[in-house]
Amino acid sequence: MVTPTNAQKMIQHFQEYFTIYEAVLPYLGSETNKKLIIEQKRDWMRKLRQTEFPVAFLGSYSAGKSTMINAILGREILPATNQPTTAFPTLIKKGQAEKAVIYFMDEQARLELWDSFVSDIEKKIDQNLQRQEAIGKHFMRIKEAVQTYQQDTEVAIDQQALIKLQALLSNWGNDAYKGIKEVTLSELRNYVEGYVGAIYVDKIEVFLENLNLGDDIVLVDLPGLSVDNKRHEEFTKSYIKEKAKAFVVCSPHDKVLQGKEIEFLSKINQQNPTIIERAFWVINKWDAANSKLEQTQSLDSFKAQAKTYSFSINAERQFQTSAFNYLLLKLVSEGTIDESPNLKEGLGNLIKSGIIKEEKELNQTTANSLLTHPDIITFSQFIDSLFNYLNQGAKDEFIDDAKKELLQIIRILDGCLKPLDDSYSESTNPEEETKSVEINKKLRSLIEQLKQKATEFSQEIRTTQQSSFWQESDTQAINQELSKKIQDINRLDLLNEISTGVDMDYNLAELPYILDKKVELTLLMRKRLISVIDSFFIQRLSKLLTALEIINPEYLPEEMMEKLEDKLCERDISMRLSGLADALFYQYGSELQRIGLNLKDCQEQELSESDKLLRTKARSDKLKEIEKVLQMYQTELEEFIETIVIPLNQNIRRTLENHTKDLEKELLELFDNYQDEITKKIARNINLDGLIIEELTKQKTITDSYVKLVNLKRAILENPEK
Ligand SMILES: Nc1nc2c(ncn2[C@@H]2O[C@H](COP(=O)(O)OP(=O)(O)OP(=O)(O)O)[C@@H](O)[C@H]2O)c(=O)[nH]1
Ligand SMILES: [Mg+2]
Repeated sequence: MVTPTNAQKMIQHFQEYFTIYEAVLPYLGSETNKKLIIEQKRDWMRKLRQTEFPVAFLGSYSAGKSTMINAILGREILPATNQPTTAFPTLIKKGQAEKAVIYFMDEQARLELWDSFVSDIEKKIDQNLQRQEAIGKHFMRIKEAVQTYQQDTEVAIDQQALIKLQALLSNWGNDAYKGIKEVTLSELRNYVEGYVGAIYVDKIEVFLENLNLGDDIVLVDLPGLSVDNKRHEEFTKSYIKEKAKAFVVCSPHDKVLQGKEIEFLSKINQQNPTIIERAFWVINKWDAANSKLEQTQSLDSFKAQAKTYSFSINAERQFQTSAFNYLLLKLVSEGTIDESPNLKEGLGNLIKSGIIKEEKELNQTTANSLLTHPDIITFSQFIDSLFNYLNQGAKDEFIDDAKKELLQIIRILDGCLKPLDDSYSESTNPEEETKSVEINKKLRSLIEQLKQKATEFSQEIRTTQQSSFWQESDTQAINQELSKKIQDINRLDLLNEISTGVDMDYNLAELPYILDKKVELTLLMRKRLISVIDSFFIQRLSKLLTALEIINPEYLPEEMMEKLEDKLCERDISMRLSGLADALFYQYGSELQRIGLNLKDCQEQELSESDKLLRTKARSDKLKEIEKVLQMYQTELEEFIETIVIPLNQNIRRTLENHTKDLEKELLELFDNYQDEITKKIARNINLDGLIIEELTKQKTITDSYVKLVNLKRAILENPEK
């Protein structure tokens, strides 16, 4: 048998593992998945510490679980009837005195149970019935809600949950159903399905003095999963899933491997087939299978069901038995049958099963020899096999499982630590290496940030809508200025300027040139263009400069910064723009000429050859005429502006794009060219003391932990805990 020391050793191994794990945890980075797997195994320390070794008996109601436990114990301890009987999880263990202890649910457990019934009803009537009041009032509200629902929909709903609520409410404050209550073994028969306080019972523990099992073995009679107390259902599930260390699955011969319990087992099987491989499978009530045919059918059905659920069943752990007949004969042979009047009434079953012909045949001696009857001996074989397993194999297997799990997480951690450990052991001067790694890291990050800013800048320019440069309002502003300049022109002066003597003649063809000196349209346009570009582009240039400067000022070489400032000033773009403006106005000269000719044409149309008088018009008339001419001039210029503005934005966009592209390239090159300088600056300014200490600590932790891990693994593998 496995000594507790083995479990303790395994706990120590787990503890050691988790100490190593916690030490290196800060350096494991983003291995979330691995960490999760490792964390989940912590639970093994709790499992290993739990010295009790629960054996769960599982099966549908009336399968004979309680009878089977009684037969194993060789005493009629647990109540067993042909009705649903076992209402609570019942744990049978060794104790100082023979007694049963009833544990009632505490307030919180009751409320949870209450809420679970309420949520059943909520689902049925599709309403929120959350508890806000005392449970009595709550119950009334629920009852009314159910009634209203039924009236409104004319659908009758299943009242089970409501009945359970009422039952739970009925003795809520009754002290008889609170706390812990000790009863004698013979009183146990009162605590079965139908007992008034049943709904408040959490579990029952039965203590027996002379249990023919190891001290820590606990037999657990589980209520089936069809019970309507949710807590008991949860209890059963949790036993199957995590608590039970061995299983006995019990089916009656006529309903093998059927019911909710088996379905639940099949789910467990998918996650952890080992549980199923280690289970014991008993087809009980074999005596009631009356013919060879029925027995064959039962076995066939067992095989078919096992296949359906993909249970891999160990043939040596599968038995067909009659727990009831075995128990009867056992009690008769020991001379204690009179202490179990209920059972005694069932003696007829031995005749029915063909074990004996008449009751009077039966005395202690015959009963004893009948225990080896082929139909009875299977139960002894089952007990032997189970005990053998419990007393020898089961604990080894349990420790083995723990070991496997521990080795698995050792491998995971090994996979994380080994590469690090290898790289550290290669390094000869860790301080220098740390320093150069750190400088390099900083350099790369800095260059990357600088480049990113430059690229973002050019990206932004490239993706700007072209209509957002020169806008309609800019054209309007130019027109207004133009109009104002024309307004400001002194008409008389102008008249004088363009008149020649008394026989004044307009030299209108020259007028646009004269006017242009006053109006200076190209200058107006250039200024406007510069202000457009200034607000859009030049400001962005200086923003970029600031953004670059603040990334990490102490690491940026002055010379590089000067070059940056130079590249990001407005000079280059201004030059490009002035080129753009020149291109815009390259037709301006001929435009002025065209306007001049236009104006002259108009004048000549008005002056007919015969009407010489007009040549000597009154001054006031001449002024009027000048006014008209100016008006015309203005309109012509506005039209001209309109025509050059149309392709203007396209040109601005192209100019800016070209400029930005060149600029981006220059900046990226600049950053690359200055890498050496930057490295020097980083090396001079970086404070590595803290980092080096940190890195050295990390290296030491990793290398030390790795050695510990390797030793732990060796210790586990070299010392089989058997
Ligand atoms: N013929 C025959 N009857 C049995 C055998 N084992 C149990 N019974 C009877 O079957 C009925 C149910 O047995 P229980 O031991 O109460 O079954 P259970 O699985 O504990 O049932 P619940 O507690 O209700 O879940 C009882 O009347 C038993 O006497 C058996 O091997 N042969
Ligand atoms: Mg039972």
